[in-house]
Amino acid sequence: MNLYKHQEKRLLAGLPTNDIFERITPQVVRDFAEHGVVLLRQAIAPAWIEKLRIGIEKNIAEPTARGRIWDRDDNGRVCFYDSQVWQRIAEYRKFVEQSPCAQIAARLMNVKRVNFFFDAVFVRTPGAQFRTPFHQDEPYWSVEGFDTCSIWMPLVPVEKKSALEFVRGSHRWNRRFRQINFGALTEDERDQRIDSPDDQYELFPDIEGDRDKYQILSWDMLPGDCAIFNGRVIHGGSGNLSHDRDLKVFSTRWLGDDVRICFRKEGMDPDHSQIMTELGLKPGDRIGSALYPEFRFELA
Ligand SMILES: O=C(O)CCC(=O)C(=O)O
Repeated sequence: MNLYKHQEKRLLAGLPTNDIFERITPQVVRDFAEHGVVLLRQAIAPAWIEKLRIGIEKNIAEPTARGRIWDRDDNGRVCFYDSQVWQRIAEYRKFVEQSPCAQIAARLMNVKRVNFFFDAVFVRTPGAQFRTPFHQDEPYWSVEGFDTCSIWMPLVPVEKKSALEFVRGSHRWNRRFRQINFGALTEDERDQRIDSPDDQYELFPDIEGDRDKYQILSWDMLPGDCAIFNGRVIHGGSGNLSHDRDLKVFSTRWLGDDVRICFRKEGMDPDHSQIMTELGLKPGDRIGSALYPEFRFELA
């Protein structure tokens, strides 16, 4: 059994363990590998959620240069997005460095070390209808590899109809799709994605128009619940809010052993190519440096 050594030692000594790690059983690890997504209920303690709520208010008041409004409707309802803010907001940094997320990611991917990639926030005001289109994450990233995961964590209760949705098993389809150009939706230069003529991409499947054909997973979620998904799994949604419900989500991205730096001709968002180059990282390298801290865990 792949129990982490220190957890195992504590169990054998009859000492309390962190319940969340006990709940990541070998079956959960297999589910994650097979479905590309798992839901871990109450994985994150309320004190962390409180901290992140404070952080997110600071973030909205003072977005980074990467911050942007993804959508604003005629009633003034907005969807705000920002990323890679953890080095500026103390609450985010503490969460990245000290919360159980790094170890959750390592356990689920069944690897000994993970690197933190970046944080992302998605904030919708009450009643916002804007749904994130179905897409995969990895094709937008400045890295490539199978062992990746994102921990999508609402800081407020979210109904199933408004939560992020996942196409079960799609991370293993092994197909290269032409991803949606978010720039066409947001009209933001930084979201533009350029098709390169020499690539043989398939058209992205019409998940929304043919929902019955796919196994689409989503859940009612409470603060502390985490939907954890592979960067290749097709996902989208997370809008369609009831008029009295807002949605604040804090998400962290984690990279495992097989991930290497990769700059993409189609464009990247967030685009880390410049900062990676400044840090001396180049395509093909394993990720590293203080911007992408590494966390190591012992496997039994
Ligand atoms: O919450 C959302 O609207 C989008 C989330 C998403 O696509 C992601 O975390 O990769």
